[in-house]
Amino acid sequence: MTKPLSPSAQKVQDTLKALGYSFVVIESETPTKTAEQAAAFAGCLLGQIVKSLIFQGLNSGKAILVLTSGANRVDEKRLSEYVGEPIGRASPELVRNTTGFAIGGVPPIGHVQKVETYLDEDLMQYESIWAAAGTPNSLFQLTPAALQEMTGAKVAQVK
Ligand code: 5CA
Repeated sequence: MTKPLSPSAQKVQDTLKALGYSFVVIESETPTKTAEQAAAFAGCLLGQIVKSLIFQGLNSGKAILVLTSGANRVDEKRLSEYVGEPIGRASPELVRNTTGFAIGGVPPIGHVQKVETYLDEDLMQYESIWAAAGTPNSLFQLTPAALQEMTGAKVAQVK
């Protein structure tokens, strides 16, 4: 028997299913809060981890989701050119209010609000990638094409 998922991870699993995907959420005994921990658990390259990062437009106040490779740092200046206004990091409160999840477990889907989303072009080179599934110890494996499709993200150079 497999252990039931925690409620936030189950929410992500349900969202995947509702969207028609068969990707499976798994929970780890050890934390996958950071991209490094997630890669160690998944047994993949750091670059194959999807970081779901929330930024904020500094003029509009709107939230922006950036799905970036675990190996990369987002270039805020470049991102602000795509967004059309200066941007900054979201506060933990904005992350929670926008996504419904806490930092360290923010998944790419299943958010309470629809958010403008950018997908790091570097993720597209991999056959498979891993994203957080709602908790600081859950992940699911998927393909870059599915990630783009399920989020409606614009593929962009964000690093
Ligand atoms: N589960 C892992 C691997 S998928 C994960 O969620 N990694 S993450 O990179 O997507 O989420 C952690 C990120 O949250 C950090 O990279 C950092 O950019 C952001 N973060 C951490 N602390 C804060 C904070 N106090 N305020 C805003 N953002 C934060």
